[in-house]
Amino acid sequence: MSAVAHISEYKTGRFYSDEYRGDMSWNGYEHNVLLRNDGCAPGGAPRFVDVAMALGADDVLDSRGVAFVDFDNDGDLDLAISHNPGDNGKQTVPASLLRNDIGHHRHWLAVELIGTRSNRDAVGAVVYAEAGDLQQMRLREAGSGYASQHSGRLYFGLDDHQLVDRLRVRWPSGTEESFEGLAVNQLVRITEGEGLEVVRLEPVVTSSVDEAGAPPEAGP
Ligand SMILES: [Ca+2]
Ligand SMILES: [Ca+2]
Repeated sequence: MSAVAHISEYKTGRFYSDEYRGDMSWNGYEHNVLLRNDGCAPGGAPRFVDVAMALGADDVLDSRGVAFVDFDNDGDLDLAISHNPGDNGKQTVPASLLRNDIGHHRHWLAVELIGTRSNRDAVGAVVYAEAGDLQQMRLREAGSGYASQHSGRLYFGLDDHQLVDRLRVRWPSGTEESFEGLAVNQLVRITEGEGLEVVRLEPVVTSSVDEAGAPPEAGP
C-alpha cells in the first residue's frame, strides 16, 4: 500500500488505523525530518538529532528531493525541497525554500573549484580542511540525491576555529594543491593550477517571510 498513490484517502486519516492498515507498509506525508550532526559519541558511534520540529522544517508534505544551497549568500546553508503532487488534484506542488535563520554563531569556509586539466566543474575533486584539531573532507559531486543537486560550493563548518590551517585539493586529474592560513567566513575560488582568490559574496535580499517569521500578506 502506498499512501503516495492514495493521498486523498490518506488525508481522511483512515491510514492511521491499525485495523485498516494491517501489516501493510506505506509512505509519504510523514513529517519531514532534519538531522543535526552531533559528532561522535565517546565510543565512536555517530550521533544525529532530529531538529526539524524545533526549526520549523517538519512540513507534512510528500517531499522527494532536497538540495542544500546558500541562496541568500550569508554563509549558512539553506534548503530547497521539492514535493510530489500525487493525486491531490493539483498539477504541481510548489517547492519549499527554507531559509536558515539560526544566526551566525560559528565559523565557516566555502570553496568553489574550477578545473582546467580536470573537468570544468571539478566533479570528483576532494577537498580537505584542517583547522586546529578539526579535519573535514568534502567531495564535489554531481547528482547529490533523488532529482536533486546541491550547490557546487563546498561548505566547511569550523566551529570556533578562526583560521583554516591547511586546505588541500585533490583534483580529478590526479594533481594536488594545498593552501595555508586561510581566513574564515569567506568564499574562496580555486582554479586548478592557477591559485586561489577570495570572492565577495553579494547579499541577496529575501522577502518570503518578515522579521517575525510570519508569511507575507497576499499580494494582488
Ligand atoms: Ca544562507
Ligand atoms: Ca541565514
